[in-house]
Amino acid sequence: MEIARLKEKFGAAYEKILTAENILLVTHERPDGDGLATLCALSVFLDSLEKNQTIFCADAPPDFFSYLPNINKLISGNLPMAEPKTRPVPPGAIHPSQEGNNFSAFDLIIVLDCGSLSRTKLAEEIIGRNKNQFVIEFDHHPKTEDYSDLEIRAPLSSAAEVLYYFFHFNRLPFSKDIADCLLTGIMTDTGNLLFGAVTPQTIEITSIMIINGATLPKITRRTSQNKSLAAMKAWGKILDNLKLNKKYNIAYSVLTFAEIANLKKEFGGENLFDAATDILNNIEGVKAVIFLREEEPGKIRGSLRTKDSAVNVARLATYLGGGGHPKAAAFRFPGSIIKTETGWKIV
Ligand SMILES: [Mn+2]
Repeated sequence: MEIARLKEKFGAAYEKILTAENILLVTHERPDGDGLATLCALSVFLDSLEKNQTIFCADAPPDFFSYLPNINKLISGNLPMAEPKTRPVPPGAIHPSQEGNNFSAFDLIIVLDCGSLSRTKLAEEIIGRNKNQFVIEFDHHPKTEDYSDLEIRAPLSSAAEVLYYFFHFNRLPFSKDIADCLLTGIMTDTGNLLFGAVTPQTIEITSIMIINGATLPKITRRTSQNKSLAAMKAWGKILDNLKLNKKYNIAYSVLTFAEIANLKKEFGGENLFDAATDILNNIEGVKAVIFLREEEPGKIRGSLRTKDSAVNVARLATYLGGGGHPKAAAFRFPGSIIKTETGWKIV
């Protein structure tokens, strides 16, 4: 896709931001580097315009993203309750506090890297918004819904790469903080530039971000050279359980609930499986890799990766009720994993 075709949309987004008075930025639940980095980049930009803003994500960010500028402003859990207004509420009017949160106070809502609206955890509010509330969407996932007033979508490496063009086409400068954010989004969503969605433009933008002051060694140290002992031990168990399905030429590994509970008991720690599926994706010659695990009893999560240009793992993930990108996707379903003599079964 020719990104220049979106030039007008990037201009329209800038216009909307300039005229908005109270802006909500939101990214997806269980936030990753790309979601958080685009949130923070726009937040820093809104600060430079002295805009009122709230930045929201349903789940708290992992601690290692604490270096991102403005991440300390992020609200997770629920949007705050509206402050009781001091001026009298006209008869018949709905008092803002009756609506549960401040959502109706925002005249501009910007949704970043969400893939689907439900991942904002504000779907009801966004769908039922008032006429004066405008929604802009920046995303790089395939389109699944039509909910925004201004949809800026391009199949690029990351939402950060999409947002780069917002600054580029509007001729806005990249401060060191914004460059750090955008480079974080690109690096984390591309496995440090290794994934198939990386193009010459992605590399060019990476270099422009470094020229503008982004510190690549800090970003890789904080986001990828950051594994706990527990996570390394989890990799050990995942590699130990690794098998090859010869019929489909797919490598897979499975962890039962008991195995995960043992790992947690022995080594503690959270985020045991960060980048675990990417490790499996280093196997030579297979069509795809699958990592299945039962982290909570009765809930199975699966992650899929491929480096085969002819394989689209998002299609399998979507079939199983999940979603994602052609080269990296995930799904969940109810069930328990039981170890058998020859492998595993799901009940
Ligand atoms: Mn992303």
